[in-house]
Amino acid sequence: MGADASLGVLYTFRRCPYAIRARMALAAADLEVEVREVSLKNKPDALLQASPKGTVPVLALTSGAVVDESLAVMTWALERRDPHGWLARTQAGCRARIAANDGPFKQALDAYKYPWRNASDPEVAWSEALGYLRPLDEQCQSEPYLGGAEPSLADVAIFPFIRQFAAVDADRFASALPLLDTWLNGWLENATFKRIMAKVPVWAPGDSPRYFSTLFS
Ligand SMILES: N[C@@H](CCC(=O)N[C@@H](CS)C(=O)NCC(=O)O)C(=O)O
Repeated sequence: MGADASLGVLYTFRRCPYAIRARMALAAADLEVEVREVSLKNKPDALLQASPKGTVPVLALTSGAVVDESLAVMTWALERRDPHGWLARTQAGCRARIAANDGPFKQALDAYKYPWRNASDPEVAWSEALGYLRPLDEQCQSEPYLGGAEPSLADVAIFPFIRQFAAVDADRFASALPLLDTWLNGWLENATFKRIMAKVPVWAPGDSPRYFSTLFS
């Protein structure tokens, strides 16, 4: 990594599943950016100036363009370089799975993981989530990845969310969804994932730039 000059600034948060999927794509594409780890409780002005909606990830490009949706960051990166064919292999079915993940499953995930925040019943949320997860588990019976024999954008975009869901009660998840559990463990052992989960100090204005290739080498 690091053959290119920095293409912009990535505002990110280590554990955020949206930011994880964006870092996965940037790492796969081997693109250099400055990395600014933020605290969501104390968002820096520079982030809010680049994207007033105040979510991460945000990629503020040196061209002045701002990419402030995680799927758009993934697409932007993989359109430049897609060595594993993640984008190339992404069919309409993969897009539909990602939309279901980001919509109803994310809602069920939040209701299951943070019942006190959402005044929700975690058992109802578990059942709702299973309605989405069971077809993925069945998919893993016939083929090892969500879009077929090889990974696609669907796998990379979705696993960070399923990681959060499984972590609430790993044993319950593994016994209800054994094949999806194997799929998830494959991603948790993925070398790129391990790299992009390296801990990074929170950025403060005036810090010397920290680069993706150095932090996530
Ligand atoms: N649709 C956005 C969602 C990003 C998002 O909601 N990220 C969360 C962190 S996981 C966030 O920044 N939340 C704002 C906050 O907590 O204030 C994307 O795909 O990039």
